[in-house]
Amino acid sequence: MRSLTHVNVLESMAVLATKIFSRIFENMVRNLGDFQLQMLLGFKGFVADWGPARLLSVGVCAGFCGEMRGMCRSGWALRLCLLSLCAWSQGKELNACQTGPEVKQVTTGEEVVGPTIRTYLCYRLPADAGQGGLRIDGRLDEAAWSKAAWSEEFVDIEGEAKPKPRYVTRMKMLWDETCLYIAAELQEPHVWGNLLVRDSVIFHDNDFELFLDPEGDGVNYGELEINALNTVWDLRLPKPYRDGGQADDGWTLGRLRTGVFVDGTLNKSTDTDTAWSIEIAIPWSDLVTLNDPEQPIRRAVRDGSVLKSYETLSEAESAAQLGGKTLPGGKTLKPQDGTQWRINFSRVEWQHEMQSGRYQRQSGVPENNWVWSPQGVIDMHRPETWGILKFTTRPAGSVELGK
Ligand SMILES: [Ca+2]
Ligand SMILES: [Ca+2]
Ligand SMILES: [Ca+2]
Ligand SMILES: [Ca+2]
Repeated sequence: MRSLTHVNVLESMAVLATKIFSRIFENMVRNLGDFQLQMLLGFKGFVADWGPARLLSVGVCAGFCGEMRGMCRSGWALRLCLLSLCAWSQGKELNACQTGPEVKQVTTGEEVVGPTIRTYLCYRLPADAGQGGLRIDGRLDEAAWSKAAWSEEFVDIEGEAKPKPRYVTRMKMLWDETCLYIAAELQEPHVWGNLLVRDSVIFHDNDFELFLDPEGDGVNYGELEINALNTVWDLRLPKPYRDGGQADDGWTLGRLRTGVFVDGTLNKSTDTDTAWSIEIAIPWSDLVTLNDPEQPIRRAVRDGSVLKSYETLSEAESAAQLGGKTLPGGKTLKPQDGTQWRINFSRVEWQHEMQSGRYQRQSGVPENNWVWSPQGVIDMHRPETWGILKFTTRPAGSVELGK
């Protein structure tokens, strides 16, 4: 039996490996030409279902063969090897985050009632979910998920008076000592994505988004966007854009785990897909940094949609954005029975066109925004109209789900 220390060391090593490989991969992708990028996209889609052993074997073999044939001078064998490691490190199999630092309990958030504001009652992950809990691979086939209720189907961001979305979207949530777990299912006949670098403008692909304000105070909230390639953009907003807020793109959920499963084929337009599904595990310990005024704001510098670097705001500029907003009562965000947070989910869906065999969003055609709790206007950055996430310590399955 592994000791807790042993688990923690392995966990830290896995998280470190993830960060290193992701950084190498992102730098690599930024310098690629269009043809090379397509090759990598194809390869990543091809290996998406492979386990780490198979990926590593292929990577090592490729590196060895490349060495033998002198291919390393072109860098291709090295890239293949690194891509294998990266695909593995992006959370297909990684089970970090099983434990977390001890944190005090705080209940915050005010109940807000309104005719269009939805509520989701989030049950605990059942104790019999197994040692590994949920496997964050995008497949929602664990018994625990079947015990959690689906949300309402998403509606147009402006409200139910607008046309019903073309495709069904819904989500469900669970929680435990360490993480908030989110599952989403997006019906989709054409699953596609192009962006591979974290903190790129992910909604320029079709995406799934979540917005989270633990205190319900409308400031220092987080946003997470994810595409079908399992690329994320995590950012925090000191205040909404309408109030002069500046996005902190450099904000990172360091122990975030995400997984995407494609029920169909990725970036292949000659067939009709069924859906893509997502699993997300957000550790409570990472969310604390939403309220950290010491962490300066870092804005993304991009080439088109793709992240190139970050620029750090001056101390004075950061302080003006973040000043004075720290979580009252201690540095913890782990909920307890009855805690309520504000949360909303959005899906951006583009009309697409094919260019040189590659999916692109159709220029000049606005995107659809389909959301869980309708906003009333085309603006997700209005935390006062988000839904309510209500936590209960009762385990999922303790109450029979309605039809
Ligand atoms: Ca799973
Ligand atoms: Ca807040
Ligand atoms: Ca980020
Ligand atoms: Ca397809």
